Amino acid sequence: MDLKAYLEDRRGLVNRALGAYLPQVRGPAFRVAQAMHYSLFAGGKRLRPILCLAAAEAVGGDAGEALPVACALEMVHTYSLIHDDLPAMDDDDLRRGQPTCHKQFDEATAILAGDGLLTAAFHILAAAASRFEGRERHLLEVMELLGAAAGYQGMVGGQMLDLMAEGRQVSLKELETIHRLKTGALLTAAVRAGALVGGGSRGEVTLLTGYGEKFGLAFQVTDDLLDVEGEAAEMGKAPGMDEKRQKATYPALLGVEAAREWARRLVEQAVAELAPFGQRAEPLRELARYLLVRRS
Ligand code: GRG
Repeated sequence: MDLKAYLEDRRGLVNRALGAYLPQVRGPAFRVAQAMHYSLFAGGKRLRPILCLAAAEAVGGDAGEALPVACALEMVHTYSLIHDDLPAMDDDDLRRGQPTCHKQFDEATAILAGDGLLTAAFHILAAAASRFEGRERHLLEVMELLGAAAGYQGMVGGQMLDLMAEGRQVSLKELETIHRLKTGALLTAAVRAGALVGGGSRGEVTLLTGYGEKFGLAFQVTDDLLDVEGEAAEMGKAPGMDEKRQKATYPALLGVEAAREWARRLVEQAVAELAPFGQRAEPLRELARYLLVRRS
């Protein structure tokens, strides 16, 4: 399959839906809505929503029906990036090739924009109930899943562990826990949510969750490799920041070659989970392989 064309098509679908959920509004809260819009549309690969749509289709579901879930995932992801870039966290000036939200607006507005995106995600899901008549249970499961994956048992917890690990030696096991929560939880949730909303059987949801977990780890290993080897213009942010901040990373702990091999093994394991799905899972297979060659 032509992955580039597939990604472009899916990005278009997701961007149009996001635009409808978050139009450029005027009104009393204009400034925060503008900041939310700015960060949401400042670029971004739309990986989580695309994974969600591909998982829904892998179990025979309809991508259109999964769109509210896909949009909610991207909103939660964008909120996490805005807050992660704040001076109290990673203190970054550049994100997705543009000034970070607090640089473009101000710190208080960026905090509120993150809050606004996180709450909008759950609003969108609840408001989609009318499109799930007779299947509201699926939507409720997705809300429960997203709440856990984004919250203290998932991404927020991972971010806390990451901050607490700064300036000290971290073992490989600890690093894996940090990443499983900080980035892996939301990526896994994207795949699992797609499988649930697509009407997958318990067995299918379990297999795709396994794929999501391997994908999430492989994503992080390749993200660390990009920080060592990537080009600023392609990445939309400065490379070399992990080393500058003395952050524990896979290349730092394992060496670049072993980290690359680890990523390859994880991608193989992710793809292996898809064996029973046949042709319908081809986009998920290609998305996993893409991790090994991505440049942003
Ligand atoms: C602040 C609660 C809170 C959580 C922040 C996800 C996260 C936790 C921080 C992001 C820090 C970071 C850069 C982690 C590396 C992996 C990652 C999430 C990269 C960005 O995701 P992409 O590559 O970004 O999918 P785009 O811009 O393409 O959407």
